[in-house]
Amino acid sequence: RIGWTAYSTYAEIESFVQDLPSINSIASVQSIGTSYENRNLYAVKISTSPNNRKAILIDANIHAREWITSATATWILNELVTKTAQYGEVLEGIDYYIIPSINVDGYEYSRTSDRMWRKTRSVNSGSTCRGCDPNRNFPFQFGGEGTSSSPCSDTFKGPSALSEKETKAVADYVNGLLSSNVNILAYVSFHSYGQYWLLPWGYTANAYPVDYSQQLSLGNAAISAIQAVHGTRYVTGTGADVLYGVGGASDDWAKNIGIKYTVTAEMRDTGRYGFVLPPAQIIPNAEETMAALTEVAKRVRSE
Ligand code: 0X9
Ligand code: ZN
Ligand code: ZN
Repeated sequence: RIGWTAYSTYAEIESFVQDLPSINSIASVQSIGTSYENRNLYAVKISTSPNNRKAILIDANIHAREWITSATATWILNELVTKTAQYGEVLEGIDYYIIPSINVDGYEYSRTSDRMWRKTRSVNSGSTCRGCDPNRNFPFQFGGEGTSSSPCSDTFKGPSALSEKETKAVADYVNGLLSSNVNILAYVSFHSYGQYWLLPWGYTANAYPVDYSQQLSLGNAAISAIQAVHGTRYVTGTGADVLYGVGGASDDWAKNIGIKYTVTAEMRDTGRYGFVLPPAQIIPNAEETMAALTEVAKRVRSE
């Protein structure tokens, strides 16, 4: 079992995920593909009703070195499964589809060989540099701002959109849910670090979806809820206004295919430890993220 006092290996995450349905039948595990190095990729559905309901989708660990994101996703899963009665605000009327770690090869490489590894681990033809940035590999604004065509760059977009098995697995899974009429109303992508709640659009500055005022009011509610838990201060705004423009990111891709609320949540901290966040911060980070998720759930429920 994972304890959230240390970061887990992917093998530990995998067995944690596989055990969830036996702990509580509100969890079901779905295989969504395999990674470049043939590890299994998973999504966990959490549902307290047999009816098809409003849904929230979460992805984590798109970037290898952002260990806090998969630790937070698994903590959230554990809470929902072991303390179901405590989380009525989160669970009532809503189904969750949670991908607890997607760039699993990169994550293991970051654990064992290069702590600052960001990308996937695929071989690039004609280069000795490995991997693509999965958050430049989605088919919306592919090759746009903030992307590189050089395989050695940390923001290499890849040879084509969804060239990576991991991004293809996410896109196929989400598209499959939508085409089977799962009503996904929010998509939250877990990243680190910086303490930002990033709204659409993220591909270029000064670009806002027509429903931006609703995105922003949810963003403000989410960061207030985060601050109320341990005093952690987040900043909200569009990904491109607050940070920088990024083409091919999962957040804008999700917004563009019609998911109403989309966010990239850049978790702790603001740079003291950066990606190397001490494990003592896993639980507090996860607690405040749960508070933000509760705000997303409230909003989705009222849609
Ligand atoms: O650059 C990224 O992919 C994200 N930051 S990170 O430090 N985790 O790598 C930010 C992406 C925000 N989304 C868009 N700008 N579309
Ligand atoms: Zn990231
Ligand atoms: Zn706490």
